[in-house]
Amino acid sequence: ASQTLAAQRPANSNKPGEYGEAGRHPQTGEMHIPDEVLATASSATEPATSTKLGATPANGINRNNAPLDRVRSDSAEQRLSSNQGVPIGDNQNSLKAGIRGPTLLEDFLLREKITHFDHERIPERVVHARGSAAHGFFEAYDDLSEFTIAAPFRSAGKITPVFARFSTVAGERGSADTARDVRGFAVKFYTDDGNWDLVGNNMPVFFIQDAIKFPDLVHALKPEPHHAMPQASSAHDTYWDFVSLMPESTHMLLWQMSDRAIPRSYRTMQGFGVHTFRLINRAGDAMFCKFHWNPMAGTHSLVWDEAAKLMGADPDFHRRDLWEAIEQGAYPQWELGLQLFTEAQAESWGFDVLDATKLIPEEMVPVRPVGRMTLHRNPDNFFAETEQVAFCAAHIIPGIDFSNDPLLQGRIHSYIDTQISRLGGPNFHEIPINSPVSQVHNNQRDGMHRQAIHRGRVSYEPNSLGGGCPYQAGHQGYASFAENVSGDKLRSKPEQFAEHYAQARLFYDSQTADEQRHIIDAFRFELSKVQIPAVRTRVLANLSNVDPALAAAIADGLGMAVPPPSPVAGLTETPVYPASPALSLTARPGSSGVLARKVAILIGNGVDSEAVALAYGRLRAEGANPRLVAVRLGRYLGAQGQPLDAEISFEAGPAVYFDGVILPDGLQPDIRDNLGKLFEFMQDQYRHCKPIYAAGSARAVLQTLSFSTANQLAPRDMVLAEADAFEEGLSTFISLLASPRIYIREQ
Ligand code: HDE
Repeated sequence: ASQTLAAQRPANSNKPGEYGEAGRHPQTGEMHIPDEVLATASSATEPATSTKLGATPANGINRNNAPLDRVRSDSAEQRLSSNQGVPIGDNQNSLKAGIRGPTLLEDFLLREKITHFDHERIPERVVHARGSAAHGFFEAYDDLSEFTIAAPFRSAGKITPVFARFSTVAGERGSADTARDVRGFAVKFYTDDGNWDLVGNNMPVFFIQDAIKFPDLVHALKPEPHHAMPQASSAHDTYWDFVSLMPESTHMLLWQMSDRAIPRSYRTMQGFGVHTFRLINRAGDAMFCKFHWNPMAGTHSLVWDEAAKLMGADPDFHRRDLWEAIEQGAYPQWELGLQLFTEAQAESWGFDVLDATKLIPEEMVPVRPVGRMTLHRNPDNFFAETEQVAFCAAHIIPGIDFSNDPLLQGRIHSYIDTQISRLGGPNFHEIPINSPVSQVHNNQRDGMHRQAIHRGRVSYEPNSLGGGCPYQAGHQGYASFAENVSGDKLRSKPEQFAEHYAQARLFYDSQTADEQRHIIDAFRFELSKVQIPAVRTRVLANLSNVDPALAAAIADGLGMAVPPPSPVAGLTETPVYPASPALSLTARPGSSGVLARKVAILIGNGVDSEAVALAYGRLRAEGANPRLVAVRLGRYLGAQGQPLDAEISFEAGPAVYFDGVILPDGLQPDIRDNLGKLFEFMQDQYRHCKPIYAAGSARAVLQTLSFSTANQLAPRDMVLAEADAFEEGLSTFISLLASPRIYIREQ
């Protein structure tokens, strides 16, 4: 029986056929993947269709596999060689003068190998260094040509390949995934009209209003320069010193202290383009637009104690989750939505849509779903793809334009500039993961690491010697929105930019009581790490302008009195917003249930092995990942005599690995000798508010561990069932697994 269970194990850490064809293709799972995408995946071995090699792949198919195929390198059945292709016979010994003599300078094989190794590292990203990525495709729901000529929205069902990278902001490349932080949400669309990078975050607002403050923000946030601490954390003096002096950051601070900053998974977080952009149609008419990504798996977050423990137990928690979900065919999906509005509409709102510290409540401008992104293929090589991918806010395509948001304007410059030092020169667009699937022809030449071999004598325009080519695309080319711009040259900002608290209040008011409590706890934690009292005082003075009760609750945790509110700008008008329920994480239940959620089924000698098999099978069928967990690895005998092999032990699979736990009937006898570990496991499951299901005699185990089984907190605090009603209890357990955590236990 246990072998059958193991065979159902979904996550495959080794791709099928490491070097074989199977490893190149997405697994289909049970999710809908358009035929075009599969057709291209299976044609990946045909002669490369890279634009570099001349042929243009047909429009509208997933072409990101085939162009990369020209650079894929598999070593199966190949001999070892130097970088010059010279066969290497001995990779164990350097060339020496005499058997015990010195190594010779002429050992070109040794020197090539060591020299290459010495230069293996490139600078990490100055922010968002820690990240994980995957390939996929975007499928448009409708023809949006009424609003934009942008290629991905040209027709209903249109497929555009994408590569998406998720990241933390503050931590270094090797830092832990579950730090409290904003998450990057960057998507590169390989469109028919060139690459479009939607480089967003998992929060819809930002800390600052003007790009000129970004280096200050990042310097304050990163480890302090004298001792390089703390790693991947904003809980230190310089950060809070800076933000307390920048009251415009208050709205974003509330998001950063909310559960949004500790997502359960990349698959369960929203994404936002943050800035206002423009969409432009064929006639040149423009609408303002905000971009939203909504996860089909719903929004779920960790709790802080769990996030902190995961930093030690599995620093790769989010990376592993994304990888395993894709390997098992539980493809992560997000729906892209647009908030479309006119400049005239925006003028009446009392805040400025060019101010990135403000959002547009969904209740004011509804989010229109326009398509869906599916990530269905893990990268072949982390460095070549995830590390070398270069996202640039400046990468836009015909039909999309910037707004004058002064934060966005600075980003247009920054990203290309940073790639030049990170990737070593101006030709980073030729790195395979960055090269567009549409044709590249221009007169830019040379530079470090140039790959293309430009033929002919013409590298200027206009020319007659090259027949005038490459020729200007005219009306098919990129056209900026013809905005009428005038005014004095000045360093200043519009009056509405000076209002910092109304939307912070809107966000706080729109949270559930549990979410509000988490925000208070997070502020308390972070400010407890701050050593300079005056910094704490300034933060509290700013928060008093948001909500005096919020400031008081935080002050209480710090043993401080609430200071008077900090001064606010005397404005002609301060907007008042109705509550926006859409800002609460609980507003977004997922449609894909328990996909890739992890469940521990505790086993020991004498457990009801039929119930174990039933739970395992049912969870698998729902797309979840069950694991048989025990005090130690090895074989156990179930009540019905079947062998059960533990897949992971408490040491290797602590409670924080799992989204829920099942204690089958008959569990008790085998774990008595190790109550401490079991208690720790169950205590964390409990305090992290995860569903617990105990059947039959296992209910007594909970009592032994001093958990009340009286369900006095809430009717669904724990799922308890008679042994013969196991299946019914299982259904309740699975529905709890898909729901928000049972936060009531925290009280
Ligand atoms: Fe970035 N940001 N940023 N940023 N950002 C970078 O580019 C920058 C901002 C975001 O997965 C850098 O390639 C400035 C907002 C993401 O590779 C750099 C300003 C938003 C990523 C840079 C901002 C973002 C970056 C560092 C203020 C959400 C990771 C390495 C004007 C809308 C992309 C790199 C990836 C990365 C600059 C503010 C999102 C230095 C100057 C607002 C998701 O160019």
